[in-house]
Amino acid sequence: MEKTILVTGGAGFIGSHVVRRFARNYPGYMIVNLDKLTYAGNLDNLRDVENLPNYRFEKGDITNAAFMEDLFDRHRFDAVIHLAAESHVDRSITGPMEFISTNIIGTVNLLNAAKSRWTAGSPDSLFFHISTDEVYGSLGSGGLFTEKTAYDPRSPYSASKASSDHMVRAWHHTYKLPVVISNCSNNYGPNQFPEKLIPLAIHNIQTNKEIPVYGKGENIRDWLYVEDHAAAIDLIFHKGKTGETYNIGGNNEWKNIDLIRLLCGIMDKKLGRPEGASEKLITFVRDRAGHDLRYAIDNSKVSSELGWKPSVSFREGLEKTADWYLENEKWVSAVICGNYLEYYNEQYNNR
Ligand code: NAD
Ligand code: TDX
Repeated sequence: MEKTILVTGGAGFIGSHVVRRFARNYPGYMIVNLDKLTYAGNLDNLRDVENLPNYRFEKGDITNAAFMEDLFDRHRFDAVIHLAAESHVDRSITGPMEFISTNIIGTVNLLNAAKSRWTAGSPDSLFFHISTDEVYGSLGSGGLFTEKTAYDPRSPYSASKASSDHMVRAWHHTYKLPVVISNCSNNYGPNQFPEKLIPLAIHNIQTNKEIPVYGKGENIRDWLYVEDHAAAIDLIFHKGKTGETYNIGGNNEWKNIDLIRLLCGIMDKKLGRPEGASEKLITFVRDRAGHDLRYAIDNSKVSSELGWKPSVSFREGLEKTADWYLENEKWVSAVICGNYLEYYNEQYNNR
């Protein structure tokens, strides 16, 4: 094998697309997927690659330092692509400690394991930390987040991710660990856990349930199809400069309410409903605490230096995503049982 790569969080939404892309496109790489399989981790996301000879799964928790040290000894990783995290802002508001533990302590455990094994002379080693645009805070009606924008995280989730980014940079500057960081905007696509806006809305439209829109639906997000994010990760992994940060975004800003209306129109057609039927499900509910108004990424660095650009238009991506959820009802019903129903009721009842 040319390289052994640890992908953390590979059973989650973005991680599963990254594992699939690397395992299929690089048969000379051994891909080891380490995942705790929390509510958000699902090995069904990887059925099509689980029998490839260059793929292995390891169940484990990045907050367990001894386990991570042992894993590094057993596999002798050349590189890490770190995606494991608690990722849902609403859950971070009701229960921040899990975010502090996984996103901060877990990341530091990985940095320590990598540091003690990769000497300055390991030419191919790389710690690639996958982060979010939310570390930059909230924009007003103008401006874009660049790699130089000062950090201003405002939710327990974004503060925990910002903290992990600072740790990664500290290990680079202090211990010369070879690192790269990417900060990406909102992803959507197949396999996203239905607590997030787009899959939640698709499911509620399909099952004729209210679509909860926070506040007045005026908040703006910059949406990127998940396979375009995986393509950017591939490019940065192979061509990015050590020590650098790359912002990734879709140049695709949407107000939540406009996005939901577009999705309702797409779903009406797919479900054979009269035009405007699904829009009647839109329900404005109490706003998220501290709700960031707008995120938007300036992706000129990754596009001019590495030649990346998004390849899937929003309409095409939403169509593909809706089709996937409609064709994978079993996947959805398996993940929205039990604990998720409890979460949903607590989150949305009486809101
Ligand atoms: P996700 O919640 O779908 O998946 C997270 C995965 O991490 C799951 O498989 C889960 O089981 C695993 N995990 C959680 N805690 C763990 C632990 N202690 N030990 C080992 N594994 C653990 O998240 P996602 O949306 O795929 O996000 C992946 C990464 O990308 C995260 O770091 C997130 O901050 C970042 N990101 C996400 C988005 C987005 O829009 N979803 C955008 C930018 C950046
Ligand atoms: O029911 C809802 N109603 C609603 O109006 C939900 C779940 C969300 N929203 C709003 C809140 C946001 O303005 O929709 C927008 C998108 O919400 P989420 O899907 O929860 O994403 P967001 O909070 O923007 O964070 C996402 O993008 C950045 C991911 O969850 C993060 O992991 C990533 O880092």
